[in-house]
This record gives sequence, structure tokens and C-alpha cells, in this order.
Amino acid sequence: MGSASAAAGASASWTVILTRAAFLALCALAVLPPLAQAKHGGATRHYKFDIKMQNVTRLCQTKSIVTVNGQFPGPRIVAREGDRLLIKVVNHVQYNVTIHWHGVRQLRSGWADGPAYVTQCPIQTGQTYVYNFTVTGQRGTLFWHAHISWLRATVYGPIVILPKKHASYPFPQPFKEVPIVFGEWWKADTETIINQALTTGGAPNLSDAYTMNGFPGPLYNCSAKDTFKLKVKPGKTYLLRLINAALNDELFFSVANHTLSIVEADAVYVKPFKTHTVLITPGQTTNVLLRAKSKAPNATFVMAARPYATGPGAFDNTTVTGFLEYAKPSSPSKPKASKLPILKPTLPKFNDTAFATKFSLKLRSLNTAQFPAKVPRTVDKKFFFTVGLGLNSCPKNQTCQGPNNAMLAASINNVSFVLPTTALLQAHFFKQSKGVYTTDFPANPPFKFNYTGTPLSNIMVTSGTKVAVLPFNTTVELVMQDTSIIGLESHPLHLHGFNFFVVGQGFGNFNPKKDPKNFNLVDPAERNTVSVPSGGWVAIRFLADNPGVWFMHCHLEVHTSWGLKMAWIVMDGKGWKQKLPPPPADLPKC
Ligand SMILES: [Cu+2]
Repeated sequence: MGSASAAAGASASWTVILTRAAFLALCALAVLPPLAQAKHGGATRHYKFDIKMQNVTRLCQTKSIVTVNGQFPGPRIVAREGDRLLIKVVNHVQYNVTIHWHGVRQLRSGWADGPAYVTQCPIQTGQTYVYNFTVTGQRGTLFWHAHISWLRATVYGPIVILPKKHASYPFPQPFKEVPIVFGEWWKADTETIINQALTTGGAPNLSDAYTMNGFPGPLYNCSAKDTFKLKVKPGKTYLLRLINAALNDELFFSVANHTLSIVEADAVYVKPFKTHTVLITPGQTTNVLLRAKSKAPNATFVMAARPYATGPGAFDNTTVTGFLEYAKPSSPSKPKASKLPILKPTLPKFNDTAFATKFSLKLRSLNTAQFPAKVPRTVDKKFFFTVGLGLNSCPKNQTCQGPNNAMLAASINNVSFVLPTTALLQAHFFKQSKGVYTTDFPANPPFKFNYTGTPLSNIMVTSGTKVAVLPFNTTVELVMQDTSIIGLESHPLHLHGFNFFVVGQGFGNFNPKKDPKNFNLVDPAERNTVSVPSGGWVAIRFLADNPGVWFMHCHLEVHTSWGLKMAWIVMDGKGWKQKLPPPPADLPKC
């Protein structure tokens, strides 16, 4: 294999923060783990995730963070399409933990999906759970992250899905492959931050930095040594596996004086196109080809990311940077990289919605005979969801820090989702929904209004644990509409258990008579996370062919915390291959 080892990014700075043992573990993980041949043709790959605390220093401050195996970012999962993964997670920390395999379709393996209180009860301190699933019909980059409270702030890592053996990419074979994972760093403890925010009703404190493979880079105080460096050879092509694991910010990414060619999004091949800047929301992954210049230039090139921000609230407006450096093996007296001129990229303005729109419209499925876009042509069930912010009333005898002494909230169709205390999937499977959830999630908003116009006078949300039920193999069309309540904002909505096709998008209020005429049913982008445009709407279609309970939520973690989430129940079909198997014996208990 080798090509996915991605050692190109390993620079001296890695060793600065990693213990020698951790560094060796990291190297070991860069190759495919030992495997056993399985009946289904793919291999079975074993990983062990020890959830443990680790002291990590960033921005001149050391803090104890939750990690997998002491690594930050966490270890890389590497598999081929068709492989089965067995990942044993052992919880050694004081927090309840779950891990989500973001974007993995989890066909009939919903018990391994991971969102806490949706598909499983959390793994408690001292407990173990083996996530068991097969990667089917996907190839590219995804990622894994904790899926409980805000633990994913530090608990995340790449999932690299290589093509089947002897299968090639539908683009030139890269010389090397390098994951670039964006994260968000707080000096303070993130669990304290979100718990305080949810108690006071105010917005949580902003992050102090963004990170690239764990490093904030030299634009932050006390951070120059913590810089990610990508060393490249002239004339070679590199596959950058971009992952936005930040909590609350969509990001623009650009490399000075280099063009990027987008070849894949959310583990689906796309029609390649060139761009100077990539827009990537939390929850999205994108593979891009970077072709190094044929002759090593006498310069260091900055790779930079900073937010695309549209909302009414404050945001972390800082910039993470790393360096793209050319190797010059032939000249021993080469000048030190730090002496070379440093070239910086130009990134779009923070609120450049025009760029965001243009970029998302360029994303098209590859749609070849080998990789067809199986867009549902007919629709069995239509849903129209408003997504946005709102308010909850302040508890009596308390003062709250949201607007009008209320608590900030968020909702879908004005339902602010409340997680149950037992897992939805268990309640569904064992037919014990009573007291856990109701099946009356509204298919439409409770009343019509000018969604993107002058806000309503009453902006209070309702709360509940409501789900929408879909018979097996239902074709669904879902229009998601941003609202102006508290403020227009782009919301990256993520659906578990499925890929969907982004058949349309627009600004203002969705027009059910006119807008569907312009839907792209030929080669729309197929993904698991899409932005509802700020002040606009997006239409998606998917086939509900995966029985289980599937979470759907904004991937801006603060909005999820406020209730911008819901769940779909997809019923079993008639055939035995259309039914969800019973839970594994080690499924955690609440
Ligand atoms: Cu949101």
C-alpha cells in the first residue's frame, strides 16, 4: 500500500508534542493494520481506541484533554472499500463517551453509528464497546469523532477509505496522500464551556484558535513551533484529504500560489474542478489534488484556513496557517526554509456568501457508468423543515443571558430536540417507545411565515423528542429552509446513515411551484453534510434503504447543543436483508 502512509506531512514539530511512544504508534498506524480475510471478500481490520486523558500544550498553555490513545489529533483509520472494521473502544476517562464514524453508511449496522442516546447509550467509565461495521460502496475520506456533548473538540481523527485492491482512482495516482484535519482549540475546558452556556442560556465562549493537524501555526501567540509543515517534491502530485473537524465554524482553505483540484467530497467522487479556495463546513470532507511546481521555487508557501461566518453571533475570526515547503535534495547548501520569502494566500472575506454559493454549485457527482449518481427520480414523501435559532424561556428564579432574559435555543420546524435518557434505537427495536419518543415530528412548519423576512414577534421554540417515521425504501425529498429568527445563518446539516443528493438550492423562501423545475436530477453532489444557505434553502433527496434510527443535525456543535437536531426512524423491510439485526451483546446500557 504505502501511498496512503502520508508521511509527507510528518515534520519535526510532530515530535515536539508527541512522546516517542505515541510517535511510533502514529507511524505504525500509517500502514494498514494486520488483517484477516473475511467471507464477504473484504478484509477485517482491528483497531483499539483507549480513551484517555493527555496533557497537551498549545498557545503556551497546558491542559488535560480527552484523547484516543493519547494522540491529538487521534489515530488514522485506514481501510479499503468492502472491508469490515472492528474498533474496540475502552473508556478510561471520567466522561461518558461514544464514537461516531462520520459519513460511514452503516448499512444494517446502526448499533455501531455512535450518537449518544440515539443509537446507543454512552460507554461509561471503565466500560468497553466494539464498533463493528463494514464500509460498503464508499471510497475517499471520512472521519471519526466523539458524539456526546462537546468531546469531539479533541476526540477526532481521519478515516481513509482506499479503493478495492487493484482498483484505481478516477484521477491520476498521487505520489503521496496527506490528511489535513482542521480543528478548533480552546484554552479553557470545553465541557465546562458548553455546560455553563446551557445553564445560563447565553452563547458559549469562542475558541482561541483553529488548528491544522493539531497545530495552530505562527499567527497565534506562542505558537510558532506548533506549525504543520507539508514537505513536497517538485513535479509530484499530492492528494490532500481535507477534513473539517472544527466545532462551530465553516472554513475557507487556500494554499499560496497553488491551484487545488477537487476530486471527491464526503467519500464520493466528483467531477474534478480547479479552485484557489476550498469551502469546507464542519462535518464535510474533501479530497483535493495539489500539483507541486515542476521546479522547486525559492519560497515557502502558506496554507491557511479561516472562517466563513454568516450568523448573528460573534465568531473566532483568527487564521490557522501551515507551511508548504519544497524539498531540494540536490543542493546541500540550500537556504533554511525560514530564510525563504513566505508567500501568503488570499482568502475570501468572512461573509463571502457569493463565493460559498459559486463553490457549492460547482460540486457535481462524477456520474460515470462505474460511479453512477443514483438520484431518486420520483418522490414518495416530501418534507419541509425550517432550521434556525429561537428562544427558550428562562427557568423561574433565574436570570438568563440570552436575548430578553431568555435562553438561546435552536430548532427544526420549531421543535427543539431533547435527547432521551435511553437510546432511541433500543426503544425502537424493542418496541418500548413509550416515554422515550413520539412519532409526530412535523413534516412542515407549524405555521407559514416569511421565513427569511422580518422575524416573528414570538420566537419561542417548543421542546420534544419527536421522530419522523419512514417505511423501508421510501424516497424522500427534504427542503431545508433557513430562518431569520435571531439572525440568518448558514447551517451545515448532517444526516446519519445515508448519503443524499443536493438537487437544488436558492435564496429567500423556497417556492414549491417554481423551484423544483430547476432541480438537478442528473449529477447532483452526493454527500452527508450540506449547508443550508444563509437566508436560503437547500433541497435534498435520499432513498431510505437503511433500517434503523438516524440522527440529523446541524454540525455547528453549538446549534446541536441548542436543539437543532431530529431523528428519522426507517422501518424494517420484508426481506431478511432489509431488517436491522439485534444489538450486539456488549451494547452499552444507560
Ligand atoms: Cu446550525
